[in-house]
Amino acid sequence: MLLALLAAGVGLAPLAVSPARAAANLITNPGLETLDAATQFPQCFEKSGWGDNDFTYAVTADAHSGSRAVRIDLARRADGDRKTMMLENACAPKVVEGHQYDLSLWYKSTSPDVALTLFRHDKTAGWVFWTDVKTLPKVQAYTHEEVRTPQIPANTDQITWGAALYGVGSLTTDDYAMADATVPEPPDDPCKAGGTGPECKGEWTVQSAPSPVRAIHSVLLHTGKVLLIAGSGNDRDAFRAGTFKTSVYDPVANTYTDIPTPEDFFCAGHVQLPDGRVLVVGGNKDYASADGTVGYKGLKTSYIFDPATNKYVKTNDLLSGHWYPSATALGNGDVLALGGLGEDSSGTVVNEHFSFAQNKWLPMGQAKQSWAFWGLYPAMILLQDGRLFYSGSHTFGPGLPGTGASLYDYDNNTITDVPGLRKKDERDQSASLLLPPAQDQKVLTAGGGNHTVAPDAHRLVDLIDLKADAPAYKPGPDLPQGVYKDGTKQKGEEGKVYLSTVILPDGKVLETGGALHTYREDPVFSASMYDPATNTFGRPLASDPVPRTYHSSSTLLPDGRVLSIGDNPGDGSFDQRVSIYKPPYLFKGARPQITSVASQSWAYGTNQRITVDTPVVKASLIRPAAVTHSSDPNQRYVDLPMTVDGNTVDLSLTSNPNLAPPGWYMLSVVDAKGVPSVSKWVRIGPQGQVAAARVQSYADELTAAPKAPSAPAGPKSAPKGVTLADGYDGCDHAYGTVSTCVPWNFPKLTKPVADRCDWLKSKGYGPLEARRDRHGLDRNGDGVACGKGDFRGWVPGTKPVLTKKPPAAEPSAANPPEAKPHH
Ligand SMILES: [Cu+2]
Repeated sequence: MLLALLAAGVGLAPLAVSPARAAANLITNPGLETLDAATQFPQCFEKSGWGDNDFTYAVTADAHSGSRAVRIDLARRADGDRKTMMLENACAPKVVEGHQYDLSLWYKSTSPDVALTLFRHDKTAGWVFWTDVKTLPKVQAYTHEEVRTPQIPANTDQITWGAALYGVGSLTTDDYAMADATVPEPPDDPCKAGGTGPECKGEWTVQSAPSPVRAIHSVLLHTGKVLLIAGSGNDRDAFRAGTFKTSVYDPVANTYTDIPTPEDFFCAGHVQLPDGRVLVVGGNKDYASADGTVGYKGLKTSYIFDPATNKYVKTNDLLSGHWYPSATALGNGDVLALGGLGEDSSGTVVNEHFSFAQNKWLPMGQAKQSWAFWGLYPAMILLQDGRLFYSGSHTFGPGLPGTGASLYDYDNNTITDVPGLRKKDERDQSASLLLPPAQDQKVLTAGGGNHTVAPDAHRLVDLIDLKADAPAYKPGPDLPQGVYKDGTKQKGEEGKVYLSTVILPDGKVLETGGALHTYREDPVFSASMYDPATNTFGRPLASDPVPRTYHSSSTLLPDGRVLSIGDNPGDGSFDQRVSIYKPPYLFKGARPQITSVASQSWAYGTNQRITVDTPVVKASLIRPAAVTHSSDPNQRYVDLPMTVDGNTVDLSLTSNPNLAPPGWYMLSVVDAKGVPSVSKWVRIGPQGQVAAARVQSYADELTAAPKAPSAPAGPKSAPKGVTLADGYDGCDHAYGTVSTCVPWNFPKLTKPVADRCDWLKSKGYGPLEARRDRHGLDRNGDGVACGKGDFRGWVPGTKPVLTKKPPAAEPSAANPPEAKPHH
């Protein structure tokens, strides 16, 4: 309903048709005039659709031109859609990879729920859903709609498309057209011939003024400035002295503004809210004890940084402490934060849900719990259908049990393993991101190490298509290699941990910085450009002269430059120099300009008009960075299909908030040479949000069944009125493998050993190796908790006797590296 109002109220009138090109119409039987003798349906077209709905098709004389059109009536709809489309055989138009096409049709509809939807023929996978490019408003009289497709993805030789009706009502379509709109690429790329200038490799500049703070967190504000959060900056002395720092960096004026910082936000979580304020989640309550027996502790407090006032404002408390939590923006504007260490330094299994509408963290019972331990800074990426993809990227030690990557359905509380991630236990501080465009639902995970074992970082890049029926990671191209400080080249399998990946406005991904090992000083100097369209890394780029290892981050700036900051090697020092990278596209002549934006407020499912000073081939929205520890699960590039009339361009914003969670985005356009404009800020979803009205039926056919929460701990939902302290809470890593999570607290009503072991058994735990037996589950001291001998002769109510001294603590998520003295 809301969607309908938005579409009707804010959408612009379609542009007049301008026969700009004399390109051929690629559609066969475009006017639907010729009927197939057998089916009496227009030749080369089919009745297409899916889901639970009641529908009829009719060939009608109520045509836009000629004597035939096709009308669809939807009388009842539970889900799915119905559409008229080109037949998925030789009739479907042939396309060229990398080209763009203008698609148009005439239509009228009594329903606001109509989307122009595209399928593509993958040379390997066959016909697959590609993307929705435009929402078509309800119109009484025949209306023309035209839209330019994104670039045809690799491995595609045909497409088919149509208007999908997904609400009750009728839709009549006629006069389909499709023309190649590709602007030819300029010939003679000097870089292909071995050019080494900045137009081929880009250029790094180290700023004359270093950052005044140990910038561990970088959050781009919609003011164009960058919030640099240090907190105590991984400096015990600063923590002891209560010296916590934040600075706001202006990358245009190159100036810094100090911000009073009320608590230690060192290794907090952060994400922008729909109004541009920054939600800061948890942080550091206390450093680890010097002997390493007690780990870092997470703050239970949360703040919101307001760019309008340059102040932190406290929110209500979290349910649990969180040090190293991740925070993911949801389609309704809320935020889900999870993972990290709690107030007692054990891993927390508590989900935190921030309601944007209520401006507060929700209480237990409203914040849905899976009681799963997600590790530290788990990369949780919001998918088109509202589920979260845990990519396997995390901080410290091995990955989670199982395949190390999963789909988490927060609403239905299921966790389903996703296969294929190579070296899943060496993805500590790897980089994961939703590739451009977000509509393609592909995630790339690159590099990584393992702080506990400290192998050489690897160069494996894995990719997953989350629109596939049974999504699985598949190997991608290896990360390009760089050089070490002494100039020697990387060899063999050597790769990078701590690398940064940054989406650029031309739709490519810059990867930069990193090191061979965690927490040592062995930086790797390299940068390269990944192109999602070709699934390749390009030629080596200029590399940042400053090492960018632990606690480094990189951020796209609104003008298309990239900021790189931070380096905190194992000796505890911190390199506060600031680097700025100008990608090659800034050395290729004049940039296209966005000369006007009709509205700065964009509702979902609307068309938005802009003007440009020169022809452009694509437009996008990029969500501003909120990055730390190679982790920015919210980073995304949303393609904006265009309707072009000279220098006036209408941009079609998706109707699905899960593809582009509400908030401020950087709008940019790109010309045929691949040069992007300086971006303009627009705010999307300003009038409240709607759930996805149209969700494709993809990724539902997982081969793996949902599993119990990966770190099985506690009941599916907390009984009402039970406080955390009385229930199953926390995550003790002292049992089983290093990433096994046994509750730190059991309910008080539970008897000490037998009941706990029964409960653990009921949650799928077998006998567990006991490293530190704080629950007394290894009564006979054979090193195995809940083994057979642990119950014999035990009298309820008596204390278990330990016959074996617990071994010393080992590095783990509960006992991470900062526990080691720095000097
Ligand atoms: Cu850290």
